[in-house]
Amino acid sequence: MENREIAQLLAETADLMEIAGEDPFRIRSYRNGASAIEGYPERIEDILKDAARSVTQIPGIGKGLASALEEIAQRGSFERRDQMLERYPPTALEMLKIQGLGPKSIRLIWEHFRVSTIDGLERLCREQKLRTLPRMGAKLEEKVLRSIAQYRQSAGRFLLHFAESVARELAEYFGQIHGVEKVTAAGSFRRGKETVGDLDILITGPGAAEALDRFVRHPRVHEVLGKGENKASARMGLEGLQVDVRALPEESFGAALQYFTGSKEHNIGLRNRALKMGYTLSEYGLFRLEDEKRVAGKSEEEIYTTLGLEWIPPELRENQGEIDAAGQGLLPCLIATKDIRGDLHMHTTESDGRATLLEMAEAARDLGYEYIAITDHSKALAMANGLDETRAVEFARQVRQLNQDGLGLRIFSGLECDIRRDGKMDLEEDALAELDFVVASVHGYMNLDASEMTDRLLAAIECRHVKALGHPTGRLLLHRDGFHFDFERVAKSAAKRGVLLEINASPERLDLPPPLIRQAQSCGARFVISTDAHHPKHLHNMHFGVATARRGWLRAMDVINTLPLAKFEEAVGGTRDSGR
Ligand code: DGT
Ligand code: CA
Ligand code: CA
Ligand code: ZN
Repeated sequence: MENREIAQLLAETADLMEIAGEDPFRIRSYRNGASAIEGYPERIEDILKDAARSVTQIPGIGKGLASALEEIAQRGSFERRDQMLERYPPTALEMLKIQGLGPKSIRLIWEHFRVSTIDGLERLCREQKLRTLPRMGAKLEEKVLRSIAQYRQSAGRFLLHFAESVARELAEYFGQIHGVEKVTAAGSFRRGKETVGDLDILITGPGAAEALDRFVRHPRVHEVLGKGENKASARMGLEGLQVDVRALPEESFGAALQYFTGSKEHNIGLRNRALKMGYTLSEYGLFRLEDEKRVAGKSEEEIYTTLGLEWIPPELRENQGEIDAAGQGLLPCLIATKDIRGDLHMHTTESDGRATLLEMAEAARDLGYEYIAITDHSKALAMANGLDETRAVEFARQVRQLNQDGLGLRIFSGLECDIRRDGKMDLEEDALAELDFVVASVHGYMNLDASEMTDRLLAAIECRHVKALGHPTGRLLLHRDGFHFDFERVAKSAAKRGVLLEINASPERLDLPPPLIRQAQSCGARFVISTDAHHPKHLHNMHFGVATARRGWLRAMDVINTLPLAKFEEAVGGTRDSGR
């Protein structure tokens, strides 16, 4: 079992314990264990097998958890989890994903109605029975119904970064098979879409058929959906992500890659263009209509070129004007991850981050960055131990001090300042004036009506110390839509005031969404791509933000943190002297 899966077993047991109302201390120990295991660089299974070592050496794993881990390795579950599953069926966990329902409510619903499924919950709301329970009412029923509808829409999709971890695992697995040449992930994954429905993997080489056989015998494949000569489909892991693997001949690899990368809409557009030019395009190649001769197929470039087009980067293949642009040689030169020179949104143990200022700075330096901004939370986020004015100014002093220690990158003092309900900044202007890079973000009162939310964001942009608007729509992928506001007005105002729009690279946000990025760019807005890291490993999420920016047609010049340090300072202006 992979660490990720072990972590999931622990986390879901913690959730069930919470529904059962058990001791918060024990619940927390499972949660801590889950996150320790998920982030652990070595496989837990390997450590368990090694008699000379003990998992209790991993921070966050005590004796109790260690014996649970032993059990998991032996039989895929552990006693505590089995007990919990006897009391509450696993469908109760699904209910936790419905907004507005916490563990206590779920327990109450189970105790009163013996309902533990989403369908059952929906019925309770429709029959107006939920409101008969203490502290629940008609408003909650409405909210739950809305949330169920949204949950259904997103169910069965997976975050891009999860798909990436599976794609990597499989690339390594197939790469070890003799005679396998190319292993390439296509589909929405290759297009960098924020969520994927399934993973499409293409394999070439004399070992490709063997790879299909091995795929369906992969230790984490739980359900084989189909296996033929050229294709196998299966669900992997506890999460049940579907993976389609195809074995392809080398001479049509480009055509297949093009076809299976999609999107469907892009492919339709491209096929129509081919027909008008006297060709037919399929997953086997580009053929002349008159004599069925294959004229292209080995590479994608060959296909696009023969159709009179520049090669179109996968992120643009959504039939949103990219085919015409490619025909006129007008595709933007898209930003790439290597263009990024700094990361301007991250947290430390000063608020809710899990690493110290120094650890974060060193990790960023090791990534080769020229500069970063440390942006811990402000006091409105009391749960995150947000900073008040005094702490913010004092911490800024520590940050600037660090610049004198010769770390090899420039550290800007910053803050992720909460935007209050009325649009005012959470901290006084005097304190904000002491900081180099203030990101303003909404974290509460997200259900305001559109005009109120628009005014709130416009007011935030008016604050002269604000450099960027953090995760501007507030969406959480597969979980919560962005809030309602007049995006165009906000984007225009940000452009005018020189406030950057953040593209938050955190895999569960990827906020701004690509269509809004494109809209804002046409309004003249500029952008910053930031990881919002709460741990050094999150700094590696930058490429998800870059993929999102590419899907929004951005070039390096649209994104401020592609600038070299001196130019960056000039561009954001008014940064305080570092004391160097
Ligand atoms: P997903 O998996 O829902 O995130 O989205 P995709 O784009 O990966 O879709 P998927 O896995 O169904 O198919 C992969 C690509 O294969 C798709 O983008 C285009 C191509 N494709 C699959 N089925 C069809 C089809 O029936 N018609 C056309 N034109 N293309 C198809
Ligand atoms: Ca797919
Ligand atoms: Ca597929
Ligand atoms: Zn935030």
